[in-house]
Amino acid sequence: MATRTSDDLRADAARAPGTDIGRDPVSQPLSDAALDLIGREKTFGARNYDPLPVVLARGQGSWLADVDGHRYLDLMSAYSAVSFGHANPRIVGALVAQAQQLGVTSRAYYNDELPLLLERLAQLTGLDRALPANGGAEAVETAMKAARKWGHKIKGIPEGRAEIIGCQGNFHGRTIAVIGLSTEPQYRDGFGPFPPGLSTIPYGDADALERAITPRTAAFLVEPIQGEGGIVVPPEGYLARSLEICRKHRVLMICDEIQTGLGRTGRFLASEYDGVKPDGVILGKALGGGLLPVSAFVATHDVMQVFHPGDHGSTFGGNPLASAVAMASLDVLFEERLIERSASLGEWMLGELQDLRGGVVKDVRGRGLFLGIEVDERYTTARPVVDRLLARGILSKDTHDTVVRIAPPLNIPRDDLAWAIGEIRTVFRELERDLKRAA
Ligand code: IF1
Repeated sequence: MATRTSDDLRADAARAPGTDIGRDPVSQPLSDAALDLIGREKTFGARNYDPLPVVLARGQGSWLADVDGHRYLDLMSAYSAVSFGHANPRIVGALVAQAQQLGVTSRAYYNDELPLLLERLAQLTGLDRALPANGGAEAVETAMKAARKWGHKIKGIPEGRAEIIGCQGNFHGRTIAVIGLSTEPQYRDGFGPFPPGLSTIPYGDADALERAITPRTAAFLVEPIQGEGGIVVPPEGYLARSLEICRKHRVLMICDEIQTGLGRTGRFLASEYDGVKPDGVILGKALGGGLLPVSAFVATHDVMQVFHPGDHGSTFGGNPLASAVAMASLDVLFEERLIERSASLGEWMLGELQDLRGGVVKDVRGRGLFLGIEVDERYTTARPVVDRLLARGILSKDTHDTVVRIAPPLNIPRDDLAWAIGEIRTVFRELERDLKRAA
């Protein structure tokens, strides 16, 4: 199975339409094997997730299969971590080759992969230096530490007083400092006390940024498009205007491109839409090629100069295996022209989905292959849409009750996407019919 391509999986579907794509919850109950696995997770795992009822076992390209052989088209890509498809052969190849060569060394020594990745990240972002980490939240923490230290040592903010401004509806991860900046009560509840010096302003409102800045402000941390917030695209020029304000008040602007970066929105970085080069950029998710957690904080020399040997670090950050996988991922992104592909497929899909507006669908928005379908809360939440898509063999995910997130692998075959658009159309048609019947 490991050698089968997305095309093979699609070809199978054509041979036996409907038999193994998706799973109808009524006529196709979960198998004992699936129920057993779900039971074990519920028994032995912390209950911090409530997954959709599908137990995935294999992935190839844009297609996933569960333990019972039902197949699903992945329109979620593990929140953009799998932008290059499941088991991407080039990235898996790089992983295997590097694993056999040298995996983890720590940063106590140099290795022969990390320097190449650092140089690549600096060149691609137009920034000067990169600091590697693993998960996204860790890279955000790194950025926050850098910003505070820059505030104290370079800007001259009194020690221990540096402030960081974020946006309402932000999502930057789950660490204590990061959730200290969150405005989502559930993400904070019971986890305080939080570090001081954190505040938030409305997203998309540059004037609010200017009002919130004080002499102690070190940095403004912002997502170019809010993901968890509901695929919120800010007004045109928002980042440019924000950067102008930051420059005027000597405040760093740091863009969290963990989800929006690496082509997801149809540009290498989503901040390019506004033509801005922030002081710092945070990358993650897709940087690990869908195989490993790999993240980085990339910034100007002015910011990075605050770090001295021993100030900050990580056992695994920048390891040769992660570095090789990240470079292979960047190779795939550029050599297979996936940024352009994201832009063109995204524009096409946005147009197709916007035709659904009216009735249950309130809004369809996004950039590149980073789309959100917002339903009208007077009729339904997003969850029934996600459930119906799952039954028809499409994996998506609801966010903020009313938004269905669509973020397929950037190399998804156009035919697969066309099929998915048809299924999405059908799901909304059926949902509207059922809602009318129930009314
Ligand atoms: C979960 C959401 C997405 C992120 C941005 C940093 C991080 C994330 C812009 C932290 C992570 C994930 C984490 C995942 C759910 C998910 C998510 F729905 F919560 F909002 F993607 F949209 N900055 N986002 O989106 O990166 O430490 O997780 O590697 O279950 O918490 P991480």
